[in-house]
Amino acid sequence: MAVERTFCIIKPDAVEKKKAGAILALLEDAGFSILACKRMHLTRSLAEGFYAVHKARPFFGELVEFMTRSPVFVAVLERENAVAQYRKVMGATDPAKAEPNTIRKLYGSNVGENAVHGSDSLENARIEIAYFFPASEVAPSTP
Ligand code: 3AN
Repeated sequence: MAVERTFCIIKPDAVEKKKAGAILALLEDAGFSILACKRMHLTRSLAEGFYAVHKARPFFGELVEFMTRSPVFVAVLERENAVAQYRKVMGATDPAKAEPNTIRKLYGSNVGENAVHGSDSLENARIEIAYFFPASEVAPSTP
C-alpha cells in the first residue's frame, strides 16, 4: 500500500468546542503523521475558491458562511492509504449516520457543521494541499 498525503480542515464548530487537539490526537493514534498544521480564519474568497465545486449546490451560501465564521485548522496528513483511511476515520458527511468513534460521530453536530473536511481523492488531496500550503511549509517525515 502506498504512502499518501491527504488534506484536513478542522472546521469552525470543532475549533469553537476546543476539540482541535482531541482530533489531532485521534488522527495520530490512527497512524497519521501531521506534516503541517496551521490555524487561520478563512476569508470569503478563500472559502468560495476551496468549495468552488459545490457552487451550484443549494447549501453553498450556508457552507461559506459557516466556514468563515471563526478560525479553522488546516493540516496535511500522511500514512499508508491516507485518503481512504482518513475518510474512514472521519465518518459519514451526516454525523447522525457516521460509525461509532469516527470524528464526525464524536464531534460533529449536523450535516453542515460536521467538524472536519477530508479530501475525497488523491488528485483532490494534491490540489487542496497546494491551495493552503507552499511546499516549504510541509516538512516531510524523517526516514
Ligand atoms: P464530505 O465533506 O463528506 O466530502 P460533501 O463533499 O458532499 O461531503 O460536502 C462538502 C461539505 O458541504 C460538507 N462537509 C458539509 O459541510 C457541507 N454539506 C454537504 N451536504 C450538506 C447539506 N445537505 N446541507 C448543508 N451542508 C452540507
